[in-house]
Amino acid sequence: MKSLADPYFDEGLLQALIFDVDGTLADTERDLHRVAFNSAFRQAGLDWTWDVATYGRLLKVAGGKERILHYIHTCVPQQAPPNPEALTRELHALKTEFYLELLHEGEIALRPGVERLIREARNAGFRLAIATTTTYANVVALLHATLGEGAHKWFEVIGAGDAVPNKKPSPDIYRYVLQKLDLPPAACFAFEDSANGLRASSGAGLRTIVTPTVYTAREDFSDAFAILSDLGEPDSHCTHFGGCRPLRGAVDTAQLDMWHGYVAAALAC
Ligand code: XBP
Ligand code: MG
Repeated sequence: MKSLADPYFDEGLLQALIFDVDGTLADTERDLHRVAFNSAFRQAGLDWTWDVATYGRLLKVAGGKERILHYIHTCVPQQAPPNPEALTRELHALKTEFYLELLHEGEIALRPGVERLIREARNAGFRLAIATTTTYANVVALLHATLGEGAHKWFEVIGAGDAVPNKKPSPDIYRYVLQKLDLPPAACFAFEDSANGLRASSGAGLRTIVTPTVYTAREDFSDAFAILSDLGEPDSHCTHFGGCRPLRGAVDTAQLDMWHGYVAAALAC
């Protein structure tokens, strides 16, 4: 857990919220990404099928291309082609097409509290950003499918996929977003669902609110600012698992300002 004396805390104003995408905004992994990977393998004539348990293990590798390459080298080395990187790029492009189709067809919903907080934050004048391992196209499609056409423009910076050389748990994508926002980490909160994501956001000096999914529930979140079941709704409170506890059972802009001010006040002593 972050200590108040952490060098990244300072008394500036809270200015920006930085959201991870998969698992944080929406639970996209099991029924969308995993299904899209399997559709791509089938279309390519490969007898690979990632069931829920296998995919849960493979999720430890962030990045779809990196995950496929990891699978080839560790699970089906006997089927590795002469140029596995080329096959990986081809399969991932196919997978992304299937994923976008699933998003357009499906009824994907944002996790509890996400839409409420995003709309509140916009109305309160907070700057919004995205820091994700998935592709930019997937982010735009998910935001359109859930928040409406053009919703991606609500986010001043969308740090996605190959924008940086090293995927999470490297802090590169969060450092990229902070640099584009021209803000210090202490002026922001990050929102994540996985240990990989938390290591990335914490590594960039960001206080991070973690809302685990079924896939990440048992992971190590000891560096989180708060660990919650979700961001909560006024009439459906989140469950507190660790770190700071939201006073009204939901993470809203007033709570974030209070946490930020409390930290600043505590540091002022
Ligand atoms: C989670 C990831 C992504 C997705 C698959 O992203 O690791 O790789 O599993 O998407 P996030 P791609 O950082 O938003 O949690 O196949 O486009 O990589
Ligand atoms: Mg995630």
